[in-house]
Amino acid sequence: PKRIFSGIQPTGSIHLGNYLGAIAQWINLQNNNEDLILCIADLHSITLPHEPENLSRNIIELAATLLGCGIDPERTILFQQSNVPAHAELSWCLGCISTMARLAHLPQYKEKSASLKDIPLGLYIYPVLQAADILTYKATHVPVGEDQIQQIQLCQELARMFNNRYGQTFPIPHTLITSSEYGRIKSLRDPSKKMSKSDPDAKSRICLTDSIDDIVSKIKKAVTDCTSQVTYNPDERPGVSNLISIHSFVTKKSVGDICREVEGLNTGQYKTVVADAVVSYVKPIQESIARYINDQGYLLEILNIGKNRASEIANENLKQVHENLGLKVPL
Ligand code: AQP
Repeated sequence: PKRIFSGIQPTGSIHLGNYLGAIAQWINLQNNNEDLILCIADLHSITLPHEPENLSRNIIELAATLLGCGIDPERTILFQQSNVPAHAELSWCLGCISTMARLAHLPQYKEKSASLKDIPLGLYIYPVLQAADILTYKATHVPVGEDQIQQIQLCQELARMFNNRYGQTFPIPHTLITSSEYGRIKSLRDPSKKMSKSDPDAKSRICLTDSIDDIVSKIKKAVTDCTSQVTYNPDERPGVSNLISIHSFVTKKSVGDICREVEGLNTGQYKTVVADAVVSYVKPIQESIARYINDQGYLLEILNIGKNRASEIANENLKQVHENLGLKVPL
């Protein structure tokens, strides 16, 4: 049977990139009645130094955001990774069949460690935990952006290796490439980078929880270029093209239609059009998120139900892992 697993880190407020690139697809999968398990990947979010108070606030805000965006906890299992110890345990078991050489080759590790003097071990073995997340549920499909393909390949290799050594245990998960037609949404301050939760410059991203004034001001200040016409050319004109992508997503109009409609406007005038469209789209989602944030009792209850449902599947699978590894001693 098909089972889809995905995760998102509570590293900060959710931005339009996360929404377009991940959450909107999850809602579609859920609404197509897929078996979907969604993990708030809090153990992943401590790989780099963090503030504990921020982390717990981010976990609650992320749960409220996912519900506010339309994740339905009756249909989708929504839970917090650290609440299900099987992830960390399976990660150890998979770590024992991973090699250091293989992990050192992963591009995300290379990028994130490049500027660090002391590299945390967690950053190095992060993809092993990611593989464990997926295999804990014997997921068959994993929606990911293109930048995650290599991590999923590692997961596939570890599943094969485990099956070969210790007997058939895990299905080999398939990637569901979710990157929308727009690719990655770019930073508003530097369109050569993707929009990111952890970018130190808050003006680089539009968060779903930003005030309306902030959204408008961030879009008006978005870096474009010296050409004043509005044309779509992501390679040559990444800044304005990024605004067109966002505009197209929130209005469901094609890029071509938008460019025809706004012919004659300069980029400054066009930013006002984009800001209006984004505000209309985001406002009802914001109101819904705010309702959940104000009901923390309900959020904790939802996370607790998610924990129980996730644990049931995880513990069953972990039992089989123990047996196949020979950890289970007959009485
Ligand atoms: N700019 C983006 N455009 C499209 N999709 C994006 N995603 C992230 N940024 C963009 C997708 O969001 C999901 C959740 O990602 P994550 O929490 O695992 O971390 P990330 O991919 O590293 O996202 P961020 O926002 O950049 O977080 P930090 O700053 O913590 O690293 C993923 O499906 C991702 O593809």
